[in-house]
Amino acid sequence: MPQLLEFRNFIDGEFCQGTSGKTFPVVAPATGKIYATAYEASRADVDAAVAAAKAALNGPWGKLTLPERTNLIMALADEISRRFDEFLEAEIVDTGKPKSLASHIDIPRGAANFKMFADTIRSAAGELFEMETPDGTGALNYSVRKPRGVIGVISPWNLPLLLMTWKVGPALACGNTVVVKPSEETPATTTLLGEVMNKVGIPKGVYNVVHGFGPDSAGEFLTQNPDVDGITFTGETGTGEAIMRAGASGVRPVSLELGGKNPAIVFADADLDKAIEGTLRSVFVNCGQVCLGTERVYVERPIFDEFVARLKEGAEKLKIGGPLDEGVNLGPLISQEHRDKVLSYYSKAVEEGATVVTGGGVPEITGENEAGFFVEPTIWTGLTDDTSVVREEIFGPCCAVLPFDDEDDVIRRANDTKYGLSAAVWTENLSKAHRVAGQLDVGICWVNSWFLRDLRTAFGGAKSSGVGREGGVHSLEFYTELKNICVKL
Ligand code: NAD
Ligand code: 6OD
Repeated sequence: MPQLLEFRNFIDGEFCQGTSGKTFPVVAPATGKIYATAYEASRADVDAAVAAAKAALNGPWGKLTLPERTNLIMALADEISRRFDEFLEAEIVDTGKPKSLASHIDIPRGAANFKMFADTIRSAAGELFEMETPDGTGALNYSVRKPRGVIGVISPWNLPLLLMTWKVGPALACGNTVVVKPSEETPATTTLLGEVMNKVGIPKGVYNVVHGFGPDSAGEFLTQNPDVDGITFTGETGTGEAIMRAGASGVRPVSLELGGKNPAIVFADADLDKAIEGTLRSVFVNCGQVCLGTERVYVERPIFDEFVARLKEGAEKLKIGGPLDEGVNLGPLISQEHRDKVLSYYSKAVEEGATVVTGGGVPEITGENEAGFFVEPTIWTGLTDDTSVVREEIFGPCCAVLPFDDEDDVIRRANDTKYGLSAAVWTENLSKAHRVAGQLDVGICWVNSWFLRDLRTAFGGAKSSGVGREGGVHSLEFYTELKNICVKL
């Protein structure tokens, strides 16, 4: 049996086993086999990481000038790019996602997140208000941005490096220090980033990593530590609620990027080739494990049958397999547990009256990936809006396709959910595109596209899909504290 890799905690610039005496197995989703062991952090370890982060704020890190700090952050990005293949290998073993996907999205974005936020903070402007006073001398008000302090970063497993650096990038660029708790399913790239921090000379204590789970483990220990000045979280809405409650103690701000049940609306005047290609991506990429992914597809009745037939054709062309297999574009789900959840919805769909257009089961895979957590890409029709499959987030490679006849009615149906993360609208009619996009209750709406990301734009969810916006200057709202200085002249 090959030797297992080990993922240690990274505290105050040192990799360490920690003090809990506990480890947990890390499974490769494509093979279903344990490939690594992670050292679970105890409360004392988490507290030590927070103490190191707090000390670093007042140490060399806090004394760097903005150019010195942002140069270091640029160097981080360059070092990730230099070690691209190591990050790629770590991410694809940990997640099982196809190499083609991780090499185009996850790893380049891991580096870009540092570059972009270094650029943002370099050019961030303050505000100045001249004020009149009764004595005629006047006053000047100007704003100064200060780092918020120690930021607790809690990240999910679906895009581990991308979503973690999406938070660590702006946090460090703004001068904060961080303690990161990666998902227990995917600790690899967050750990590897510790090596990069040391290599480029980020002072010790600025970036810390603690491994473990949520409740009664590293995640909860982190949110409960009163020296954590703000918590940024990406994950499920239910977990977000728990984290918001933890943040209430000490009145600490939270930034929450949560779940979704995202609609696509395809009008009869859409460019069908583009709508099919975009919907195939938005439903199936990363095996449907993208928070922005489409799970409800509303199609205008005149093109409904053709759309369903072409979507089915596209889904059936997807090649399922391990991350390194030639031509593969559909990997496994993240875990056995998540597969059980997704398959439970495959059963529920049938119980709720769905017609299974394609998929609905587990594919037969042979060879080294035969015990991987694969499911078939699945499309349903015939479901009504009140079914659990149409209402609840599944987070798998599946969608319900539903016909519609009326613009106002489809907007109402698209908005009839507790979530409000993203939507996609497909139409060649410009007025209709603006009109519909403007009425959807979501944080991000794409027109004739999906997951087209400009990192300067506001990113986040409406309703139960999140609190706050990150991205570009919007990240400064969370990662800095704005102070007004009023000078009487
Ligand atoms: P999750 O909520 O189960 O876990 C996310 C992280 O929170 C993990 O690191 C976990 O260990 C930790 N955690 C769990 N309970 C905790 C607690 N009580 N206190 C502190 N930490 C705790 O989410 P997941 O299964 O890893 O990710 C999938 C979910 O994330 C989906 O719902 C998806 O929609 C959502 N997501 C949202 C976005 C977004 O930007 N809105 C992006 C990616 C994923
Ligand atoms: O692109 C991003 O910045 C981002 N936060 C993507 C989130 C994807 C969710 O799974």
